[in-house]
Amino acid sequence: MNLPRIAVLTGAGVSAGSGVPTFREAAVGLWSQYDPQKLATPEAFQSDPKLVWEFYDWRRQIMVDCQPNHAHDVLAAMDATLPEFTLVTQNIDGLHPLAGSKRTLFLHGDIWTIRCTRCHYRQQNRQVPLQPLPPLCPECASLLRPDVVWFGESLDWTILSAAGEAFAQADIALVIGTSAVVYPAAQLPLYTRKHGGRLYEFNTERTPLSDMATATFLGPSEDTLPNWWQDFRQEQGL
Ligand code: BJW
Ligand code: ZN
Repeated sequence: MNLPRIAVLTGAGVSAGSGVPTFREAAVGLWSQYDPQKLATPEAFQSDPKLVWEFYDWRRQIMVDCQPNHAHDVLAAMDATLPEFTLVTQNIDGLHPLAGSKRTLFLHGDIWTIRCTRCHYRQQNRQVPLQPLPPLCPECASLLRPDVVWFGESLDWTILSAAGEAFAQADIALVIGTSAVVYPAAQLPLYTRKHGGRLYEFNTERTPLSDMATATFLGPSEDTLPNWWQDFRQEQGL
């Protein structure tokens, strides 16, 4: 059976149904006076590492007990079913691997990995709350930082080019729960369009990609994606 090649791009909205605040809504409550776009920068970390760490520690405390939702589960099922499938995520919350997704490219890193700003030290760390803040490297005493990609920092080239290739070769691109305003992630689905593939978007609202999409399914992706997957399986005789 010749199944279509599928590439998926996910953003924070796919985890909203799991209780993880989206990036643009991350600064609420005590953090409402801050702009997350300004905190997620190397400049903010350089000028106030404790403040930036407090922001990440607070988000880790929210994320630590969150569980995958139906959209994560469907993506893990696609991974297990389709021979040619790539999941590209901008999310740092770790919910895709927790749901069982295997072929995943992490564009913006992982909030549960901490690395040294000076040496090669790196560790998996799920301690919440994290103490002390800011944490220091046990090997060289320099500042540790979350292993995420901030604005103005380069994405890992190997990961980005594998993602680009997956979207360029895909027959179908699924874009789920992203505002599609952060580059270079936002341009990936356009490679599928350029090569004649279909683009389906799943979001609670329209985005800059909507006009280029074959169809936009408006609504929570934890509802709309399982419906799409059911129809797809029926069409393909799966
Ligand atoms: C639901 C839902 C439900 C809700 N179901 N949906 C080209 C043009 C212009 C600018 C640039 C460019 N190239 C590079 C730039 C600069 C910059 C950039 O893009 N800036 C723009 C803001 C203009 N990019 C970079 O700096 C990147 N680096 C780079 O390109 O290096 C080379 C370079 C450097 C400098 C200049 C030029 C080139 C790095 C980007 C790194 C982004 N990192 C972050 C932080 C990670 C750590 C953390 O989380 O703290 O990644 S920023 C943030 O945005 C985070 C996210 O992964 C990313 C995307 O956000 P996402 O996932 O889309 O979330 P939201 O909140 O925006 O949207 C949620 C969506 O869900 C909404 O649409 C809702 O409607 C929807 N939703 N509930 C379905 N239930
Ligand atoms: Zn170190």
